[in-house]
This record gives sequence, structure tokens and C-alpha cells, in this order.
Amino acid sequence: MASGKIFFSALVLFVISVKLPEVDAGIKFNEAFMDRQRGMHILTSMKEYENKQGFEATLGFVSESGNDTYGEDINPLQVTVRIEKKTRLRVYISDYSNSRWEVPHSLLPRPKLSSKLKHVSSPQLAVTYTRKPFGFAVTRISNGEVLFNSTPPTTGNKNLLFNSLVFKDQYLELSTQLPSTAALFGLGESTRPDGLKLNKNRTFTLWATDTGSIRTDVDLYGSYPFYLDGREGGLFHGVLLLNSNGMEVVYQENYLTYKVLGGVLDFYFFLGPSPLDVVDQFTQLVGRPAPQPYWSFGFHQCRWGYRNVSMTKAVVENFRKAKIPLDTMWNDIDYMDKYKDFTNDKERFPLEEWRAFVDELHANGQQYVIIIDPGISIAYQNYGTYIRGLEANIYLKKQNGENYLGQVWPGPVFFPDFFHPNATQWWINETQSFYNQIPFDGMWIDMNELANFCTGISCTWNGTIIDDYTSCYLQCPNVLNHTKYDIPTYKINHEGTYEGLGYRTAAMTVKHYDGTIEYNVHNLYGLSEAIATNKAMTIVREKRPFVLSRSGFIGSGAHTAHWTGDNGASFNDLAYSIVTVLNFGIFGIPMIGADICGFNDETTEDICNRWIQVGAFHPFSRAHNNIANKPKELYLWESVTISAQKALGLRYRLLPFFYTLNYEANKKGYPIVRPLFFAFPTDPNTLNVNYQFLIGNSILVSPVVTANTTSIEAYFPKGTWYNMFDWSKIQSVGENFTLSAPWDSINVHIHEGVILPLQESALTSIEVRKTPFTLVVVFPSGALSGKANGYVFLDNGDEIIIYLKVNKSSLIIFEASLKNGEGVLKSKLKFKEYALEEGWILDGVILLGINTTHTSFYFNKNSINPERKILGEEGLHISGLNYPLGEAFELKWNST
Ligand code: MIG
Repeated sequence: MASGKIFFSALVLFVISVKLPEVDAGIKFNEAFMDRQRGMHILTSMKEYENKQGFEATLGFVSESGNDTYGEDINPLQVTVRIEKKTRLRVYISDYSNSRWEVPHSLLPRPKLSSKLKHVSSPQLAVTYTRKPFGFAVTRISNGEVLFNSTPPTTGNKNLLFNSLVFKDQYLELSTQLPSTAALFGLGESTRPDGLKLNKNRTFTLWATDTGSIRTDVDLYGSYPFYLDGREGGLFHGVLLLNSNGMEVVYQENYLTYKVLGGVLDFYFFLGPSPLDVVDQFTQLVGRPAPQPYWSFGFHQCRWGYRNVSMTKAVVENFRKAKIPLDTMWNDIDYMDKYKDFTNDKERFPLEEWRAFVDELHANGQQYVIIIDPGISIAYQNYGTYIRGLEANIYLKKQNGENYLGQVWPGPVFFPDFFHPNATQWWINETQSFYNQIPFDGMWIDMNELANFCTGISCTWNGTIIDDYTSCYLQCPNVLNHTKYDIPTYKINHEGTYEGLGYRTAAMTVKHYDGTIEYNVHNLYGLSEAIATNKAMTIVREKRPFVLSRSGFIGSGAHTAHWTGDNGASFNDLAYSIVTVLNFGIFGIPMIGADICGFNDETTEDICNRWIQVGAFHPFSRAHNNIANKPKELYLWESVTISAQKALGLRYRLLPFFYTLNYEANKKGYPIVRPLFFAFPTDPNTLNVNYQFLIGNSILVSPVVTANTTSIEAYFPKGTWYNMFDWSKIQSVGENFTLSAPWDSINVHIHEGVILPLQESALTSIEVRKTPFTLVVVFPSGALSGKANGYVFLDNGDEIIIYLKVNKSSLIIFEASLKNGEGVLKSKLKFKEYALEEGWILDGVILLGINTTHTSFYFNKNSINPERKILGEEGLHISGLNYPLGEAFELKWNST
């Protein structure tokens, strides 16, 4: 295609010389791209930055006889292009004359356009542009590949809906050309039967919605306008459109089109080139994932319908009796008095009994999490939380200044506006006084889409409280709120499209603190509540906060964990949940899991059995259940109990590894569990693997995701892999294998080149922390030489910040090498004091991929004769080393 060439020469001009490219994309009026506007935006002036690492331009609008159904085209426009980092570029397009809505810096801090740009030496991406119509392209300098190109194609299908830039008050459109081989991932949140890679002819609607994740391909709880794009050869980049308005992203043929209801076009490009690099660069901008407390990597049990303390307590007892690990017990809205936040039902959750239960959990090394919803009941005049909210004046308002009335579980409610400067303090105070009564360890913030059982602005309440929560308390007029915000001319394909954007949420004209309307901030409610809740938990508990939020936005990972919402108890739901979990790693929210055994519908022994085998290896591992359904606790079936013991048994042994990945996530943004292509980006087969995943880069989980199945087809990237249950070996050139998967087992394999820290299993993570370590050292099968590496991060697991600091934490690096059958394993320590003080012991080493016969051992140069056990064909477990993990050691072995 001719324009590719033009772009490349233009790129050279732009990056290396001062002369501006004179490129006309050659698009004529009256072609297909005119269907949504009356003309085109053309470049009228431009000022290049002195250091040539960006420019500011204005665009004028040339009017023709097109279509202006969606409003007037804004004229002139301002374009700012900046290389912000070697691997990060920003392209910002907005109204030149008036400021427009943008994601507030208070929620998502980032460099301002007014800030002085630092010179970036040898940037790795470049921009070129066309004048008429205005379009831009982003290129990877190293290979000249065009990554993003908003210029309409001059050849090919003329019927494509590929407009040049469209910029109206309530309708913004921009497309990018993509090569047919591009592999795209991301753009959430929705449940994806297609699998991980985005399919063409799909529309992704980004609008925070309270509907079940059991429903596929519809807009769900949060908005994540970020995608990862893998190109031939295994180079990846990421694209973020930082915009909180409702939008659709349409993928058709070789084009991706954004159709956005407001705000600005604020694109960030992250150059990678590996998927991990992209997520690192992306989270550097939007916020590193919040470190999660150690205990949160243990197993969690929840259900809606644990009606009272004794029922809740019995479940904890039953876990103990069944010898299934349980770190954290949860209560849903059942504990509340009439669903009022920060209250307890005096009959079913009397304070004394409740508190004794939570104290007992703590005494047993377990934790407790409760749910909180945003809607504050207005039905009780003596309800303190409500009254103090009125006094602080922090509720969402109608245009006329009255508090906006909605309905959720408590009946009539007002909603706190977390943009209000007094709201966070009010929220902290409420959390604090409730915490003083019941010392919960984490807060689960649900319904923050913002969910509302009524639609509309002029609902009223006659003061009557009905005891049946399914009844409607509010009188909502049948007429919809016909503002241009509730029913914009362009209709994104969201849930309840007919009822408008305000369908089952606040009306779109509802005002936030600074006058901002719900229309603009809707997708940010969850993020704003998560920020306040994270703060509140940090203050009241004085330890590392655990927050679980249903709604979220780009940047939420810095404040909260997430779960995939109301799935169903089916094998499809199980399979799709794996895809969602992997997507959230890409979105910078690595602490993610799905309701194990399925939330909606009755589960089956088979489903629950297979689900715990998968869920045991997701970062956030919680079983949950809907109030309408029969109990689903793991111990209800003997088979599921056995599976849970096995799968969670391995997970608990892996806790030091999960926790080290938590540290890595916080420092670099890396997902805790990852798609296969994250570790094997140059293996194109990995792009199509949907239902297997990696923990870190080295542990491959290959679950059963279909009914009545005892053998599976699974893909193994190149190399040697060892089964972590029976130590059997798979040697792969990058191919599929048929694996047996009896009902009580899941395939978990570890890859060559890795050193993995394991501890002993126990029923709580606190107990695991006291056990000795075993290192698994994996060499390629049959090789006479090879290397393996790994590390472990250790701290007390509950400090507010996670840091590498003397006396507070230890980082232990392991290195092993094999030469002519002789091997050596060494440790190096950064800050040994903490590990020594904790008294951790290295007990054993599992060597995989070695000749297990005639092996002699030297530990710190002394000949030793450790206990030995042969594992599989090429594994040897030596134990009884009894050496402080906090001291450097050297283990040598040879087989001569
Ligand atoms: O309208 O609190 O997704 O996990 O159990 C339903 C009750 C409200 C939705 C959550 C679900 C939770 C349920 N909640």
C-alpha cells in the first residue's frame, strides 16, 4: 500500500529533520468516510517542539454536504503529540477553544499537558501525520512497522465505515488500520466466548453496568479502554484511550474504530516490545497494582445467604473438619440491619456473638471480610451514617440541587459522591466506627457501577418501607429522562439501550461535586469508591488494605482487587472466567478471580470439582454463591473435598511464589497469572490458547473446562515441563499433548530454567509461613548443561507498603547451573536480616532433569549425605538440609 511508504519517509523527516512532511492522504469528499460528518478536519497550523519530540497543531474543519446527525463538528481542534518516555507516546485531540471533560488527575495522576517535557534520548516510537484530512500514524522505529494509523485507507473496500477523525460534543470517532495478522487482546469488561484474542465483527461496549457476567458479549461492571496488539514476529505494543465516557470499540475487517460519547481523544501508546514490557509501561502511567496482603492469597469462602453468625461459623468449622484450607471468611449483605451500610442485624448478627466469632477467626490465624454497598438508606431518621452524610452534604444531586433518590437493597437511597471533598472523610469515619465494633480485615465494595433498581431522575418515595426487598419502593414515572445525556443521538449498544444510558443507574444529568454530570463520570464511580475505601482500610486497620471492587476503570488496580462478578454454575462460565482473569492481568488488576463453583444456578459435583481445580491457581481464590441457590461449599461432596485438598494443597505450597509475584506486580505491573504468550511471545501458537494459563512465567495450568472429561488436549510451549503432582515429564517442541485428567487431578507443570520456592501446605497461610522451604530446580531433560534461576521476596505480608528494606524484608536470589552433569545451586541475599530473624529454614531441594543415580552432594563445600527420594524419571528430592534460608549457601552435586 502506497501510504505505508509515504508514512515511513514522512517518519524519517519528522524524527530526524525539522522539515515537516507534506502529505495528503488523497481522500476525496463524498466517499464512505463522510457518513458521520459533514466534512473533514485538516491541519491548519503546527508548531514542532524544539527538541522535535512532539508538536502542537490546530485543525480546521472544511465543511461539505455530509451528515451531521450526531451534532456539529467542533472547529477548531487542538492536537498535542508528545513523546513522554522512550517507549511511551501521547496523542491528545480536543476542542481548541473550550475545555472538555477529562479523567480527573485526582483519580488518575499523570503528566499534565502543560508540564514541561523532558528530553527523551533515542525514543523508540515516532509519529507521522497527514494534513488533509488530518490523520496520524505511530511507528515502531526499530523496524518501521506502523502500529496505529488513523488515516482512512485509500484502497480496498469503499463501504467500510472508516471515517477520518470525527469530533462533536457527544460523538467522537477515530479508527486505526491494522494488518490482518494483528492479534488484539483486552478492551473490557465483558465475558468472552470467543476466547482471549479479539475476534473481528465484534463490538465491545464499555459502560459500567450491573448485570451478570453469566451473560456473554455485553457490557459488564467496568470500563477498560486498553488493548494489547501483537504483531508478526512477536513484538507487542499497547494502546490506551484514556476516556471515561461511554464508548464502543468496533473491530471489523482490518480496522478498529472507537465511537465515544464525550470527553477527549487522549491516546497513549506503549511500545513494549514484550507483553510484560507493555504492562510495565502501562501501569507506570496508570498506577502500579496495589500490593495485596499475604493472607489474601489463601482461600476465601463467601456466600449470599449466610443468614446469621452461627451459620457463618459452622462453615468455618466444616472447612476445618474437612481439612480444606481456609484463610478468609466473608459475609454478604445478610449481616446488615435492613441493608443499611455500617449496621448489623441485631437478631441474626448480634454484636457480641458476631465479635466473638471474628475474634476467634483472628485467634485461628484467619481473616474476615464484609460487603458494603454505595446506596445509603434514607428510610430511617435515626440512621447515623445517613444523617452524617446529609450533614457533610456528600450525596449525588439533581440539577435543582436536591439529593438524587435511587433504590437499591435498602429501598430508597442517596448515593455518596466520592468526588466531593468531604466524602472520603465521611467514608473513613463510618468505616472507623464500624470497625471499632467489628474488626473486619477487608472491604468488598459491590454495586458501584453505580447500580440502581430504578431508572430516571424524578422518582419519589411515599415514606413507606416494604419488608419484601424485591418490591419497588419508589414511584418512578414511566417517562424516561429525555435529556440529550440520557438519550444521546448516537446510541452505544449497552444494556437497556432503549431506556437510555441511565438504565438501572443514576440519571445522566445527576450532578457530582464540581457540577460534573453522571454522563461523564459514570464509568469512574467504582474507581472513586475504591480509592476512598483503600484509604479507609489503611487508616482503620493500620495494615495493608484489602479491597475487592466490582466496578472499576483503568487505574483501579492501584487500589483494589476485582472478581469477575455474577457468573453461572456451568462449564462455559468456568472456561470464560479464565479468559476474564487473564484480561484483568492485562488491565493492571492482577488480583483477580471468579466465583468458584459458579454464583448463579445450581452447581454440580463435576462443575464444582473442576472449578476448584482452576480457582485454586487464580490469584484471588474465592468460592461464592447466590442466595437463591442451594449450598455449594466444597466439603459438601467427598470428591470435591479431595480435589480441593490436592489443588489448594499445592497452592498453599506455592504461597511464597504467589507472594513474590505480588511483589513483582506491585513493582512492575506484571500479571500474577498470564496468558501463555506473555512468557512465549515469539511462539504464535500461544496466541490461540484460551483456557490454559501461566502462574508467573513458569507454571503452566491446564484445566478441564468441559463436563465428564478425563483427558484433555493441552498446548505446551517448547522445552521440558514437569508435572508438579507426579513429576512426570513432557518434552515439547511447541505442540499439543493429550493429557490424562482423572477427576481428582489438574495438570500443573513447571518449565525448565526455573527455581521455585515452595513451603509446606497447611490449613492457613499463617501456618504455611512457619514451615521450611524446598527449592525446585528445573533443568531441561537430558541436558548435560543448563541454567536455572529464581527468587523469593519475603516480608511480614501485611505492612502497608511493600518494600525491600533492611530488617523489613529479604530478597533471595537463586542461581543454578549444570555442566557435564555437575551441578551447582547458590543463593545470594539482599538484606538477609529479616529472613534470619524469622528463622526460615531451607529443608530440601528438588532437582529435575538430572541423572538421579550415583549422585554425591557437597553443601558449602562439605560432603553431605542427605535423605533422597527419586521423583519420576529425572527428579531427585534431597531433604534434611536444615540450613537458615537467610544465609547464602552453595550446593554442588555430581554423578560421577
Ligand atoms: O444485586 O450482595 O455481584 O456477589 O452476592 C446483587 C449480593 C448484589 C451482587 C454481587 C454478588 C453479591 C450480591 N450482589
